[in-house]
Amino acid sequence: MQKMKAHVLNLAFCLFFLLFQCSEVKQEKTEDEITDFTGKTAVEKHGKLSVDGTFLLNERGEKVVLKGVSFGWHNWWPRFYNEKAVGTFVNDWECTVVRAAMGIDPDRGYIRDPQFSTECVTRVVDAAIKHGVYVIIDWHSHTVRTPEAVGFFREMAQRYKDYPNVIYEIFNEPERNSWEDVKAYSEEVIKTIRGIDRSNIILVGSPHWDQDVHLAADNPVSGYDNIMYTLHFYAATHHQFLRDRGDYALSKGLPLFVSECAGMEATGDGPINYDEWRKWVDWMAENSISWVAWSVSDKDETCSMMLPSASSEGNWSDNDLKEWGTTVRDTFLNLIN
Ligand code: IDC
Repeated sequence: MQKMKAHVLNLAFCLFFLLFQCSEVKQEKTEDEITDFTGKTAVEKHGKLSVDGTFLLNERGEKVVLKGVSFGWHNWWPRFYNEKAVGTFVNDWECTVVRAAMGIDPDRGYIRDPQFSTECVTRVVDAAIKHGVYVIIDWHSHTVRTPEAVGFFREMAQRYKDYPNVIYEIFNEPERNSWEDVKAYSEEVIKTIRGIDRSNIILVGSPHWDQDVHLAADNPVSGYDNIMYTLHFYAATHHQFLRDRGDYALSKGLPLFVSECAGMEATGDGPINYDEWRKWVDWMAENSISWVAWSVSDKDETCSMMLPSASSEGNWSDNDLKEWGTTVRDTFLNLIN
């Protein structure tokens, strides 16, 4: 009888243990939700961003540096604009920001197909929100198109004003416009966004493909908080002179955000200049500047990170990535110096 009692007790204990184990397993986070070693997503960790002086701050007032990738022009590479691709950049590449580059002028761009374009961008934004990272909504244009930009950013601000994830990049790269033109355009678009979204970060471009940051530094947009200025570089073309310009802009108190950069020539092609790329990465680290690498695409050009055979939906191995893709990923993962 005593033996029987002990047996029943043992069984009960085992059952209890098993049940307890199961509930423990249930509470574990799925792999999808884990984006850093403390188990918190970037946005859970940093919350609402703001700008103070030349620095990007998190909601506790600490400096924050975001790193990530830019999707290629949505009109040519819509195949990568999906949730699984975003999830892979967050979980496997440790990106804390992604950039949706919405083409404006080409076929299937915003001017000719606003619905398709908006759908591509919002798929990436919604995925970034789901995965807890920041996301740049990039008006990927080289010309001024004020009424269309105002309409688009009004819609985006209305949709996303309550999400700390969102960063508005209102002009990818002015090409032939003066700073006065770019400034006037920026003020129009900023006024529209700020009428709806009081505080998410807004990125402003400068003439000559975001290289004339010295002009913006001498005469910045005034009257608004949380504005930063984009500086774009391609390391095999842009060397010390552009870092000097960046230093000048910073010395005048202009906050910079490198929303597009890469290691090859500005054509997006030619060999990667590792020496200059490393100098840029060090310069950005010294100045706590956030950066985004160009681009998630599969063209036969050096800046495309993917091979044409790579799946559209992430989960990529080394066999799916081109030289630039592995370089960028390994830089994020601190595997190369
Ligand atoms: C390039 C793409 C290329 C495409 C071209 C069209 O890599 O496939 O045919 O745009 O204009 C930028 C631009 C970015 C460019 C990139 C490389 O913001 O759109 O992408 N670049 O030329 N500024 C400097 C370089």
